[in-house]
Amino acid sequence: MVSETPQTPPAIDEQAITAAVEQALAAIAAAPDTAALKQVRIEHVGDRSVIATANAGIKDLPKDQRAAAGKLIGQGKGRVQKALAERQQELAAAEEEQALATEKVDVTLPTDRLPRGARHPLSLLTERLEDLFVGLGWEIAEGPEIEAEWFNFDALNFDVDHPARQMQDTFYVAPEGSGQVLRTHTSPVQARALLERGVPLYIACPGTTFRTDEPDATHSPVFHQVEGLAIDKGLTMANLVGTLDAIARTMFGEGAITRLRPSYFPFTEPSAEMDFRCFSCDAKLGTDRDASPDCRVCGGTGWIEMGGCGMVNPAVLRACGVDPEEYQGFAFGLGIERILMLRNGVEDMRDMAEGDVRFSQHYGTEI
Ligand code: FA5
Repeated sequence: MVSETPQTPPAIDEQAITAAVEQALAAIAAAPDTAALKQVRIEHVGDRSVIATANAGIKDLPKDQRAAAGKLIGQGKGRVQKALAERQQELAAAEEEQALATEKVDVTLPTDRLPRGARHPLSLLTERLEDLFVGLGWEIAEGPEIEAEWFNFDALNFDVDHPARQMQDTFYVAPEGSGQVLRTHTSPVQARALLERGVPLYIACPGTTFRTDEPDATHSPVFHQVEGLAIDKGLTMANLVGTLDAIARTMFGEGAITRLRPSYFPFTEPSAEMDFRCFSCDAKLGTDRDASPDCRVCGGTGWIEMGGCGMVNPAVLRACGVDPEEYQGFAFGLGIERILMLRNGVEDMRDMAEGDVRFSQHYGTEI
C-alpha cells in the first residue's frame, strides 16, 4: 500500500505584503523624476515583484483564505497604483515646467538668418542676350565645356603650332595626350552646330570658357562668351556689321559707340575685333586722345575690346561638310563679362566672381 504525504496548502504572508506595499510607497515618494519612477513601477508592481507574485499565488491558497488574501493584496496594489499615478503626474508637470523655462525662445532677439540670394547679373544678362537672338529668329545652341581639341582648334583651322594651343593659354585635361581641353572659346560650337544641324544655320551659343589668364580688371581665367554663327546663301560682311550694330543698340541704346578693327582669327577671313568706347574714363566724352592715360578699364586706349568676328573661313565650312561655293556666312564671339561691365559700369571684373549678394543687388537684379 502506498501512503500519500498530505500537501500543506501555502499560506499568505501578510507581513511581507504589507512591508512590500510600504516599501513601494516610499520608493514612489522618493523617485526624483519620471525615468526613476518607471524603474520603481517595474521593481514594485512588475511581474516579478512581491505584490505581483502574491497576487498570482491567491489561486493556490486554501479556499477559505482566498477572499482575505485577495482583499489585502488588492488594497495594497490599489494604494501603490494610485501613488504611482499621482507621482507620475507631479513629476511630469515639474519636468514640463523645467523644459519650458530652459527652452524658452526670446522672439525679441535679433535674427541671424542669412539674406535670400539673388540671381547673378551675368545669368540675367545671358538670358537677355538669348532673348535678343531669339528675337532675330536665331536658335540657341549648346556645347560641352570639356571639349575635344579637334573641335576647339583643328576644326577651326588652327595650325598645330598655333600659339593659342600652348599650355600657357589653354587648360589641358589630364592625362597628357587625352585630346581634351577646357574650351578656350565658344567657337567649337560653330563646328558642332554645322555638323549636327546643317545649313542654312543661324545659332547663338552663350557659355562658360576658360583660359590661363591672370585675373585683372578686365580678365578672368573663367569667363563667358556668346557665339553667333550665320551660314546661308549670299551672306556678306554687311550682314555681320548690321547684326553687331543691332546687338549694340539693343544692349546699350542708340548712343552706343562701336568700331571694327582688322584682326586675325584662323577660322574667319577677313577677321575683325569689335571695340566699344570706354565708359569709365574721359574717352566717353571725346576721341581716342581724350582717354585717361591711367584708366584701369581701357588701359588709356579709350576702347574696350568686346569680341572677335569675321566671315567664316571656307576651310571651316569644308571641314564640316559644307560647300563654301554655295554657302557663306559670318561669326562672332563676344565677352559677356565685358558687356556687363559696359552696361552697368562695373570697373573690375573680379567683383563679379566674389559671390557677394550685394553685388547682384547693387546692379539691379531681381531676387
Ligand atoms: C575669340 O575667343 C574668338 N573665338 C571670337 C570669334 C568668334 C572670332 C567668331 C571670330 C569669329 P578673343 O580671344 O578675342 O576671340 O575673345 C573674344 C572676347 O572674349 C574678348 O573680346 C573679350 O571680350 C572676351 N575675353 C577673352 N579673354 C577673356 C578673359 N580672360 N576674361 C574675360 N573676357 C575675356
